[in-house]
Amino acid sequence: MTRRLTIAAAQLGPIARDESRRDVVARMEAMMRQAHARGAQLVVFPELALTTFFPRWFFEDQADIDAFFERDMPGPETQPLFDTARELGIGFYLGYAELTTQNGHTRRFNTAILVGDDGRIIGKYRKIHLPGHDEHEPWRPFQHLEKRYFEIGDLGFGTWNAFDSTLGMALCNDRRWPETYRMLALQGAEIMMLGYNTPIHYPPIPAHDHLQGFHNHICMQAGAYQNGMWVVSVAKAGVEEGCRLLGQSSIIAPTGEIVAMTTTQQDELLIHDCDLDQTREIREHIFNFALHRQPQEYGLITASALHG
Ligand code: CDV
Repeated sequence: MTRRLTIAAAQLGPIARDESRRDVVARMEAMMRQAHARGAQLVVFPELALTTFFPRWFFEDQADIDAFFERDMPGPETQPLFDTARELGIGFYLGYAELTTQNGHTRRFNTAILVGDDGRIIGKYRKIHLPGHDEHEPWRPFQHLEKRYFEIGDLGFGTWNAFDSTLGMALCNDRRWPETYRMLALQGAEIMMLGYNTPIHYPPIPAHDHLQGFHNHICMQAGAYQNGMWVVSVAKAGVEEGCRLLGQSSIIAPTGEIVAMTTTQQDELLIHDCDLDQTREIREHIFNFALHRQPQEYGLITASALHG
């Protein structure tokens, strides 16, 4: 009998700046209930899913920035997601802005967690590839200040054994880097879950705007195939505070084929019954790492001083 996991990609439409977490969580809870009714065991939500994508603004006052962060997870406003998970027996992946104190220092990360079907947190990932810039650049129609508002994740790329599978987490820009998929695949990940917020307009190179959809899929389809794993990618989509975000949430098979993709720019569910053993068709053959990888020739990839 093959091992299978029925997984839901829960794309969110725009979230206005003044929309409360309570309202957003209610939208998400409704999607969890629909996903459960359609047989899903695990629901994947976008990056920074609880608020509008705040790095698009330059804020001078730290309190304005911190208003978008979660100090507790679960906190009073997010607790319903955990309660729903436990009630229904369904897991979820959630992206959010994490504010934590370590040895007396305040730290801020762009974070994703995996929550089990008992409502407990199983794993945490803090985004490693932070795009954008760290100073205010008024020439841009909107900012992308992830480098200012977040620290580089300090937990590495991890995998977790849950839902009778091996699961890995990543966030948005990570999907453009082949190292992300390989780090997860080397730890046995069968599914990579990834939430994203991708503006269609890329201010430094607007000539690439029409390629956003193509670049979204080319890297994930290649990453899935070259590493023999499922990729579940989930957008925050639509026009959010005047900024158009790419939709195209998708579920991609280990063969690199897109098996499901959203067609709207709103809250939309995709559900697919993933055959986990399909990963072996790739990993035991064309990309059999033990047999064919030549890591002794790849030293430059981890030599941090070299930038071509
Ligand atoms: N949230 C992101 O990481 N967005 C980037 C944009 C800025 C290029 C992305 O890779 O989609």
